[in-house]
Amino acid sequence: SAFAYAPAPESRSVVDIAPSYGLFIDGEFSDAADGRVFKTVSPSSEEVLSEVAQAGEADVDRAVRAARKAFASWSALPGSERAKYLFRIARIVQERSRELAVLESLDNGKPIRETRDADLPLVAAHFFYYAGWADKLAHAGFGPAPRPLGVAGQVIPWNFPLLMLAWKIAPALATGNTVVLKPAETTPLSALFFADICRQAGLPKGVVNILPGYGDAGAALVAHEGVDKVAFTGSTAVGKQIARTVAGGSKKLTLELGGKGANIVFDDAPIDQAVEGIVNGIFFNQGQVCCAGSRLLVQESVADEVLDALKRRLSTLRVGDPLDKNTDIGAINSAEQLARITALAEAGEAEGAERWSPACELPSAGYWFAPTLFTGVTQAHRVAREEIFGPVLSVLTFRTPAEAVEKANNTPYGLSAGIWTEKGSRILSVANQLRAGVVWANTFNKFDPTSPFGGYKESGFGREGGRHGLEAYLDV
Ligand code: TXE
Repeated sequence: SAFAYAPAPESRSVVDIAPSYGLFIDGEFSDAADGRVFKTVSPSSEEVLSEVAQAGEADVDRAVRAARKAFASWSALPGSERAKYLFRIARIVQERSRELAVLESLDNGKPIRETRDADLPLVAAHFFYYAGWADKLAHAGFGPAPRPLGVAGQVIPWNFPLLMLAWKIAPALATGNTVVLKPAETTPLSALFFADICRQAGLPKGVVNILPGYGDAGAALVAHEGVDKVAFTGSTAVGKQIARTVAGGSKKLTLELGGKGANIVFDDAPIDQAVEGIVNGIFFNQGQVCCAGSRLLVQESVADEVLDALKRRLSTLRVGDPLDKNTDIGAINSAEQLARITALAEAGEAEGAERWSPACELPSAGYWFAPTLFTGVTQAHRVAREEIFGPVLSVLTFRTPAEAVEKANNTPYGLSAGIWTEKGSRILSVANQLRAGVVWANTFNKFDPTSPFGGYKESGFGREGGRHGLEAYLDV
């Protein structure tokens, strides 16, 4: 028809990637003190995208000092002035979102449709939202004069590199803190691009410092005595290690860790809509999502119907080039992550669960994993208990709402859950019994800067987003 539209793959020429990048400290890009560098590769092709300076302890120290120095004048600015910078950053993110989306898809492996339609709009939305709070802190319910904490040391993962940066940096700056942020070692590029945006926005030197590097740099940042607040998103193991480092000192801490979310489908649910929600819940971002709906709990009476529909739907998913606008499932972020997913999937088979994937051809270079279902799963199976962080769904069944609640809560994690039912009363009664920081009803993976997000139990503590997200950066 006249309206037929066949989008071409987004071109990587949309964004200039320099052959090398420095650390961003005190408003300038520089080499690491010891001259170390590391390479960042595209997980969909294994092509080296750039060589990046690798922060060490001396660089952490220099960045924290720069942030400390900048804190005096930044925190003394009227909130309305800080807001102007945040609004400016938000607008530049919007203006440069095409470049950023391509860069993020290249460095992370996620489909451009998701980077363009989910990650980037949410990044801008977070800066707009927290810009709005900067001059209203006295009215946020924390008393008349809440004070910023000082220097925030922030360590983020690779699954939503720029969005996790926005979740961390926007509330910190709005409340008058300064920042040293370490992006993940496999996805440093969008954070460095963001450093350039800070310069473009005229943000005073030292207010934001970006230190690409490995876990050792993250550990040095967490331990640094000049850091007043630590915010971490990543694995539960590293989160616990950070909690031990911080214990006994005066630093404030928020942790956003792993999850094993349950998507609960009752027999009165609209099945087609639920199937879309299940697919979105576990295959969005290749399942590398802390709040993924990685367990499907389906009521026994509709289990066959739901599984048949789900398998049909999975057979239509397109796996491939992240820059192709038709791609549903991109590459796994790293060889290490692919190895973790592979090992857990093999454990699922070895323990007797039944494995199924649609026929699909995976590219030969890069890190790929076909969408996978496990049926015949019991609560004892590792695929039902451990976070896989990949495109793997474990299916369990239940008979009564009480059994659904028991199974959903039977995990050390408590980050997310989904409920699918036509009954409003059931949504409320089940949601109130779930130990999860977010419960979606008849939808999944919906995010909004106005909503607090965070975990129960081993999924961490503290909330990011919404008014609650301010609290983590204020002395009240
Ligand atoms: O996480 P790490 P990894 C889960 C998911 C995944 C597993 C391992 O299950 O399979 O964790 O992923 C920095 N002190 N999640 O190994 O190591 C590191 O450099 C301070 C869930 O990638 O926790 C990176 O910047 N920092 C999660 C960040 O921590 C340290 C998202 C995360 O890496 C450090 C990611 C240390 N000792 C993984 N060691 C979520 N909640 O969304 C490493 N880092």
